[in-house]
Amino acid sequence: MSRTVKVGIIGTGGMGARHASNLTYLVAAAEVAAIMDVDAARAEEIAARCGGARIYTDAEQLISAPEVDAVVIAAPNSFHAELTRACIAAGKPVLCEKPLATGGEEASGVIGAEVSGGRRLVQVGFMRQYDPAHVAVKRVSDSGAQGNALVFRSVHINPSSGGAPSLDDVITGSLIHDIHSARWMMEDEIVGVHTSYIPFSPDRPDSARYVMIQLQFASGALGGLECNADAGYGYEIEVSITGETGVVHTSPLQSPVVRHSNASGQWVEEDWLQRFNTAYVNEVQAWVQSIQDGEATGPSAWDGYVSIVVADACIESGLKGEPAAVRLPERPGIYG
Ligand code: ISE
Repeated sequence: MSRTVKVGIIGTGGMGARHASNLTYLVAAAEVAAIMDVDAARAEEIAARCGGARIYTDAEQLISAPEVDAVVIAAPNSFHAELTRACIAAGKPVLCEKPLATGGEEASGVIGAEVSGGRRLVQVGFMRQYDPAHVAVKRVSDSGAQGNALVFRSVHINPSSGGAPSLDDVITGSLIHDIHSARWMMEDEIVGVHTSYIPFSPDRPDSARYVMIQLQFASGALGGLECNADAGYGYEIEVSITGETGVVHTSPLQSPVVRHSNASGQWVEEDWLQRFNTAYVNEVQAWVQSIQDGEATGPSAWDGYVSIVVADACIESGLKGEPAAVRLPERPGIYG
């Protein structure tokens, strides 16, 4: 497909609006042809920013619309699996924001639909795979310059939780990115997890202010994931891979160091839209290129499924206070 890819976007919250802007202004081979949101006024606002995309109030109608070649799903999480399956049924490439589904069984249904169709159509929105800092860390580790990879670490700092999120919310909403990064950067499967966490208050034992997860990989390597759900000062993501002879890690902050009036400091990003601004552009550029090439690339529905199975094991471990094993079925052939 060499012509312009006409994209329909479902959901115009923060992520949907960002994808609409990137696809309109920063991806030459794409245009936003359709916008759907239950809030018609918001849909109109975003459509106007995209140069007059057609408005839909029904997601299924957008998916089946003849003017839509491919779909971005940025709707609430509970709709992700159902809408992704509708795109598969329509034979249309789809970029679905994480998580792919609200649970392992629902995600498995997406896998089944895609395998039955015989080809990959789904990319999942694990945008850190397109973050230059993450890619650089993986490149150094993959080079073998520090020997075999022994330990993966990820620290995920959220500025505010907007309440007292549950352990489930923090793991499936936030740490699921770090779970995918662990699998992608180590090129290894997670076989065991052990979760500990600090609740916001004794009367909310299921809430999670700070989460720490130990990972065991199939190769014997180890991992450590941390999430501060309510840091209060800004947004930071740091990953590192320790090898036999060294360690490679991202800088916690991407902003320049400013020295002035005998002081030195750096701007701490406010949220993921700021920190991963470049990653989101790279993600949709790669997605559109894969559509033009006719071959889905990037994080697959299988990656989306496995991240949810691992997340469920992490939640079980945290609530039971004991390690949990991760059990996966055989990976279908279409996922390589
Ligand atoms: C949010 O939904 C995201 O996906 C961000 O990437 C993540 O850092 C944040 O913790 C989530 O709440």
